[in-house]
Amino acid sequence: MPVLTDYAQIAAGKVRELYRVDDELLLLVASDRISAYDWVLPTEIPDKGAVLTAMSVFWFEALGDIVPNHLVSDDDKRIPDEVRGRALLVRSLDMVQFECVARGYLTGSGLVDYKSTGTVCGVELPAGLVEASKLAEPIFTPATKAPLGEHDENITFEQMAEQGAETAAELRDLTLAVYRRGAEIAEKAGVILADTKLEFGRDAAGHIVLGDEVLTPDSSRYWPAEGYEAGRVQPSYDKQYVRDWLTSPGVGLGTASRTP
Ligand code: Q0Z
Repeated sequence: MPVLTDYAQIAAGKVRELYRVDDELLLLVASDRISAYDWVLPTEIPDKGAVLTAMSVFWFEALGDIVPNHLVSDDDKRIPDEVRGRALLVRSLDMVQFECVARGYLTGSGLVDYKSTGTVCGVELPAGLVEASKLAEPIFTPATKAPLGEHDENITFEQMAEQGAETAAELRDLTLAVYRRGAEIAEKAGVILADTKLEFGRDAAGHIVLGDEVLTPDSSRYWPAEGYEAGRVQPSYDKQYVRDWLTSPGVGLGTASRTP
């Protein structure tokens, strides 16, 4: 259900919307909605969209010497008042059909794959790693983009390279460079960047451009550095409290709505 009347909506996620501004530009809107366990909760979080939007702007700036990005403006006449502060005017890209993930720590789907095969996306890892183990070097673990509502599927670099070896290598190198920069900046703030998922596209000139949201807690796992210990699940920085509350006794489904 589009919220803006100024522009045509071209995509909607659980907590974000995308609108077409003109042939070259899109409007990426972050709502104040929150999702957990793939459900959108009935209560909005004031300014959540603005905070996430500000994080992406911060990171686009901090990564600008590594890779160009799609950000045109966060403060432009073409951004309607009702979404100003939580919307970005961005360059429309031809999106790469892979999720580009870098992992510096083993958790989530990476840990699942490692436990059954000793590898993650074809990358062999040493024996004996456990939940939240730090990897000797960050690894590139691409995934195919699943249809909305489904989960991405991990693939090997070789599978990705079947669609273009040069592009795959460029995306891998950029993804790892972004992860290293992000982890270094996060570390100075007392935060571990466990992993991150990037989305790239090509601009009209064919150059690779970093798109979507970047290094937000919705696209990345951040853990407090204090108390970090391999071998147990770390508290994920963004919505651990919400997940804990949802799984606590006496909390039913209420009026939460599952999407789609
Ligand atoms: C991003 C998404 C959704 C928000 C397409 N610069 C771009 N050019 C072309 N396409 C995109 C971008 Cl960012 C693009 N998404 C993901 C979906 C709400 C973002 F429903 N999809």
